[in-house]
Amino acid sequence: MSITEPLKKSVRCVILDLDGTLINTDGIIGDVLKVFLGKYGKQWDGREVHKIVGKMPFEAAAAIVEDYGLPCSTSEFLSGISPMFSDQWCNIKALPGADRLIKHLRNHGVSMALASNSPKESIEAKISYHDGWKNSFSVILGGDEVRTGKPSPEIFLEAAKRLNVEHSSCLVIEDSVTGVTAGKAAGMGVIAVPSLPKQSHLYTAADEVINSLLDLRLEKWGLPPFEDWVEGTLPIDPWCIGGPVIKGFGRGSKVLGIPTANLSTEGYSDLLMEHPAGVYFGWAGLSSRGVYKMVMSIGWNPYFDNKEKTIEPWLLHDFKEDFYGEELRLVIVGYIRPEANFPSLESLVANIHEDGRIAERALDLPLYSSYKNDPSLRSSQP
Ligand code: ADP
Ligand code: RBF
Ligand code: MG
Repeated sequence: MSITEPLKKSVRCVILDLDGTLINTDGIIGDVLKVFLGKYGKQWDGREVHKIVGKMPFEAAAAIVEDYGLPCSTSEFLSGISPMFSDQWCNIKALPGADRLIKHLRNHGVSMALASNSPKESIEAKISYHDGWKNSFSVILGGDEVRTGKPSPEIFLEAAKRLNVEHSSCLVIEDSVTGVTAGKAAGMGVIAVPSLPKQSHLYTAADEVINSLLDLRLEKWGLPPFEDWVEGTLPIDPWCIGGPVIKGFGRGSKVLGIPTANLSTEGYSDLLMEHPAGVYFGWAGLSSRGVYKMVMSIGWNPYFDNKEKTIEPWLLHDFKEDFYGEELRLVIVGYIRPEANFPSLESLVANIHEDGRIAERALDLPLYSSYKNDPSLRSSQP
């Protein structure tokens, strides 16, 4: 189901979902459920989040009460857990690219609406922790302000009405299947940004499925393009990771012909969770050798069916030997592309080499080269 090109080009307004699209609500949902279910002697199993993503609060609660066989009604469950969620709203982080998107559209005078299944009051509270967000939206609609929430198109149609535009001039950005269904039923263009990994096959109704908000190409929709890409790279807020280089399976050198250093992800899994799977670059410091240019993947490595993300930094330097056990510090300064499934090993290898060339060139730009002297590349303090 794809909408026609002319329709795509006539987008005038953007309607955004909140939880899972702009803010990482899932993180705190897990934390709260762990504590709450613990009181009933039950253990929260993170894998069940797909049952609650995008649902109306009551439905999500009903699903949990039933799945865990809790000795309480759905209403009792909701009134018990709601205050625990409210306490956590100040801790919900903006998803990568969310703040950038909102500021960009606002600076270009593109009207935005926020349409979420959560009650209006919760929406207002959640966005109050993010500077400049509230005033960027011409319309804010909660699930309690329409008769039926998503997957019904009602909330999106009402948003279009209040924005004073045709529904066909609206572009919806959504993380949940429920929201995508609602957006298509409203006759709008829909970009899906799935919040759960490896689920893109569930989003076939969307006009476009992207890995993260960093991958938005607004010009495809006739909207003003982002202007912050520099020579094929997107600057990000720099972050650091480090530890001793550990031995993997020799797969990098043997299979790809590209050695990639492994770090233990212990203590870093939360940090890696925050970053969309894809290719990043920056500087790598090896305690006894120096600082080198580096390109790396963050991903759910398909070879091992990992439950956790791993990083694989390729230092852009021809080392004559291995450096297992040495302290490796990374400062990650930019993003290149999302993780992709390549049709063949040759095309994967060709793409990694191209990533390497892009990183190599970009790291000479003052914007990125200044981090070469970052103290965190040399000390073991984060
Ligand atoms: P492993 O499975 O242990 O990661 P690889 O075949 O991927 O094995 O090789 C990675 C190792 O190769 C690194 O841990 C490091 O000791 C060494 N190495 C040599 N050159 C490089 C390089 N340019 N980038 C990263 N690691 C390198
Ligand atoms: N593997 C992929 O399946 N898709 C990718 O897009 C991808 N990009 C990579 C980019 C870089 C810079 C590096 C070093 C590796 C990349 N890999 C990618 C390889 C991946 O991390 C892993 O090694 C392989 O999938 C083999 O298990
Ligand atoms: Mg490796």
